Amino acid sequence: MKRFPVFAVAIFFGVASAFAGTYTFNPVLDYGNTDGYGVAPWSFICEKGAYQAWFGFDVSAISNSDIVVSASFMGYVYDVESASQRSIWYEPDDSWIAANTNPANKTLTELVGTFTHSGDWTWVTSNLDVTQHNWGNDLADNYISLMVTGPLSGAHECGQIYLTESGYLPVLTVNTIIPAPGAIALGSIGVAFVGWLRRRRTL
Ligand SMILES: [Ca+2]
Ligand SMILES: [Ca+2]
Repeated sequence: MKRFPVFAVAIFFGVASAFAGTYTFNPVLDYGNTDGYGVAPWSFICEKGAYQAWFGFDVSAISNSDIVVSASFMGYVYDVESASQRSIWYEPDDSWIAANTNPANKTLTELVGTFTHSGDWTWVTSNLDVTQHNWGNDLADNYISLMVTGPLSGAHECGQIYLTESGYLPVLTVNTIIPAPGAIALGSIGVAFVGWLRRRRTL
């Protein structure tokens, strides 16, 4: 029974040490591949290495000192064939955004997600794997570049995704924890409080 209050005090001060933040972003720039269909508000996302859509997000609204704990991508997609897998890739080089150029079939770097969709135009949301690199780099450089393309197998399974000019804006959601200014002080108070209780033999 004596253990419980120690945990309760520790949990109370632990929870008080950080706050959660949720941020949503629409692309500041996107590019696709319309394969001869001319200027269109969508991009083909048929197979990797040939048909892909690029999305650049300005994440400067998030403090550099935040820690990214999870993220998701939401897009409006259409599957031309049967149920198809799509892959989402992270690109560390954001220079295409400032240069306003389509990275096109740039070498793929980091796989951060997959989703499967079928049939008519629909919204899909895919959780992103944020464990492979330090996303603090992106809070520092202020941009996140993502690319959506076809199945991991490389199969040609045609689909489309709407770009910003369609009005169906893709959304990047980023969840962070914010090390609160008083976190260290609160933690110290918690440790001191437990010590004081122990000295008084309350615990
Ligand atoms: Ca970046
Ligand atoms: Ca920043």
